Amino acid sequence: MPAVRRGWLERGPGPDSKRGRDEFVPMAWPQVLDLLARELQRVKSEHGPAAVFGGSYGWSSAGRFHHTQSQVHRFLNTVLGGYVRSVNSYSAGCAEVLLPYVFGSYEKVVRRNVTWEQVVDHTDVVLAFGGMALKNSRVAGGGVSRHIERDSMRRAAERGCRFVCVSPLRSDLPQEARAEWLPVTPGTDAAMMLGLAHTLAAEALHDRDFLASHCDGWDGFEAYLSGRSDGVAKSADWAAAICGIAPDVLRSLARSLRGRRVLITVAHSLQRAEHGEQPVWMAAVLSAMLGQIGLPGGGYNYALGALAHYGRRNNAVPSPALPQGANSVKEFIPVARIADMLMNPGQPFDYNGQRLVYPDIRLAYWAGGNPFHHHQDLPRLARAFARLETFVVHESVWTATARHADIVLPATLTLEREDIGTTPTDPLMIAMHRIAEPHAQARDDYEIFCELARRLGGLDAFSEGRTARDWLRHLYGKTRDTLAALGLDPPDFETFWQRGELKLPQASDDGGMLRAFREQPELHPLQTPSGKIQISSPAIASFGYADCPGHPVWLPSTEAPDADHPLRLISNQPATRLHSQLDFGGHSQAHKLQGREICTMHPATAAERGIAEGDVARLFNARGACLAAVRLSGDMLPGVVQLATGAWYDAVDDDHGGVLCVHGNPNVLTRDIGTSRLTQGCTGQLTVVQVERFQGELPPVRAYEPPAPNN
Ligand SMILES: Nc1nc2c(c(=O)[nH]1)N[C@H]1C(S)=C(S)[C@@H](COP(=O)(O)OP(=O)(O)OC[C@H]3O[C@@H](n4cnc5c(=O)[nH]c(N)nc54)[C@H](O)[C@@H]3O)O[C@H]1N2
Ligand SMILES: Nc1nc2c(c(=O)[nH]1)N[C@H]1C(S)=C(S)[C@@H](COP(=O)(O)OP(=O)(O)OC[C@H]3O[C@@H](n4cnc5c(=O)[nH]c(N)nc54)[C@H](O)[C@@H]3O)O[C@H]1N2
Ligand SMILES: [Mo]
Repeated sequence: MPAVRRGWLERGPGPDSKRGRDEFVPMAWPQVLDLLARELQRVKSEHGPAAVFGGSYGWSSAGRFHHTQSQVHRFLNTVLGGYVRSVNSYSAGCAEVLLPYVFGSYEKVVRRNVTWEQVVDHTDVVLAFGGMALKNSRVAGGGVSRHIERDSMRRAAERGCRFVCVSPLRSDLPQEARAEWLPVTPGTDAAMMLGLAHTLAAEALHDRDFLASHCDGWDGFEAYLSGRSDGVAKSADWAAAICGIAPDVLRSLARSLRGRRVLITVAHSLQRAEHGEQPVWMAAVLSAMLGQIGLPGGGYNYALGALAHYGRRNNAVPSPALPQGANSVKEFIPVARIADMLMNPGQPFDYNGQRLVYPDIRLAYWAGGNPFHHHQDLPRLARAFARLETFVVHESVWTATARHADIVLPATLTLEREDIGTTPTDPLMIAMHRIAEPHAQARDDYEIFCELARRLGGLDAFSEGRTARDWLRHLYGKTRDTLAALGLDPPDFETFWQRGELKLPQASDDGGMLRAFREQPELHPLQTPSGKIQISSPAIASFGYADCPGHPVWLPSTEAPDADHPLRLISNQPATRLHSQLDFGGHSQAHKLQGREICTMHPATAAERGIAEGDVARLFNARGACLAAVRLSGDMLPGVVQLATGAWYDAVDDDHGGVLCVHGNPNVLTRDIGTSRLTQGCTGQLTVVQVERFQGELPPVRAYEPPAPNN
């Protein structure tokens, strides 16, 4: 049932370091809704809606109506008049800001570009930075009806397409791709790409016509590449010393690309790191030098394979979405700057050429996300949330985020509701029928918001008089109208609902913006200042950011491995769940050892530390520590430790005066800094650690026990 934190109930709203360790008091729905409505009213009248953070990042529900982010934003807009929002995502916070400078659009590069169909038919070489792991394309927001990645890679490889997996982990491309593996040192891809580019330019293997006709700013970049501007030639030898791939391997790879249909892909992971702009931009420059951008199966594709709805044809009709209403508050933050915002109200920060100021937040409203999963440096995040006056969370389960809240409202699961499932690149629209009745007292987020809206006098604005079923009919009606306007004869809602699915028409596989631009650059210019691909960007240069200058460069991380923390930690997406969701379920649990998340390392790295397969290890750095069970693998780079995200955060005070997550959440170790002043994205993918064998009695994992007592 709904629960209120004891300290908040007894002392009222206010900063409290007991958040996350306090007891909860159960409360009946009518009382808790009255209490929360009064609190929302108080914050609004005392401080205005700009004191409410509703950025509430997270993945939540697959359905389009109950999509929790849409619900919470619509509620705060229509009933409270607005909220401080967040922009961009944890997935691609850096690329979303950067790629518009380079190609004029992020969406069009990601959503409508080279498809898997084109790879099967046309590509000679796929150079995949960060790979395209099948574990990742099992997932798509909104779902997909058919998985095509494995089969596409198999068919392309059988035709003779060569796959090159540039990654610290060999498993980032599947066996079906028959890939060559180049184990790059994490965080150094930009240097490797520069080394390849240098060989191309030095040996005149680059496409100078394409650079002249379709690109802007080559000369400034070339001065850097050759070393004319800074005295350092970015040669294969120079690159090899940084990225760990031998110079002759780099040179022969570069030479082998000429005259082939080459597709360069960059995983999201490369830009979820400090200076993440550089590999994303540099890969685009490398593709431009090969002159392949816009050709079928060739050129540049950002994040192909990272999710199941990438690399596919687009639907010919838009997906239904709940309208968000208008937000009267202008203030926003780049999404991963949440802790900075809470700790530095009124302080200035840089973002995308602007100098902005962190707002003064009193109340945070979270629904459909788990910041104690997704954010970096979780001990710092806990200190940041301690500063709030009130923290409201809707959850289906007792996540660490719910435990840090003051008011916790139990929300239904997807399977306990009716919804419409669809994604803009999958032809099947699904009627998501209810599979089970809501558990205990759980309510739909929509119903909770309706009840609050009624108490705050905004029910009509929020609900427009519709039940959840009415909304589904309404949203379906929009798709139906569009289909009818195309001369098709879609079924009415009842028929759709009964059949369970509807096949939507799809657009042709036309290569999108980049193909049109390649074929007719004058007629279809890019939305960049030059109308062309920006090899250099005068706009970015004009901001004067040392951590992201006006063309791609090599910038080492400001956190290099050292004697205390000699290993690089990769915290990538988990193979056994979506982020932290259903971590308590059988599938995720079956892939733990001694109840801990599993980390992998090279046998040599383990042996140096007296660690054996199956041991529990302690991973630590200056920010914190966690326990994880060890698996050994020769298919990864020595000196690297891999620990996926998603083990529920289970913090205890450790003997060293810091925080220990006994379960294996890597975000107790990661750094909470932005990618750069330009993009301010999340840098969770990489950090540095030391690892030792854990000795002594294993502390129990309590993450799945509801907070005690009184619950
Ligand atoms: N170190 C490191 N950190 C990372 C990353 C990384 O690579 N490394 N990757 C980042 C990335 S790309 C992402 S996208 C984020 C993901 O971060 P999140 O999206 O926050 O992670 P989820 O575990 O999916 O959280 C969704 C939460 O919503 C709840 N939920 C589900 N359905 C409903 C519903 O209908 N209503 C309500 N109220 N709640 C619901 C679930 O119980 C769950 O707790 O993590 C980021 N964090
Ligand atoms: N099963 C599953 N699939 C998912 C998700 C999930 O939670 N579970 N989450 C989804 C979401 S929200 C997103 S945004 C995408 C994320 O997609 P990605 O960010 O691409 O996924 P990751 O698994 O974090 O990283 C991919 C691989 O990059 C490699 N890598 C890490 N650092 C470097 C580096 O510096 N250089 C190179 N060359 N390689 C590096 C790692 O070995 C890692 O396995 O995944 C989606 N797919
Ligand atoms: Mo993501």
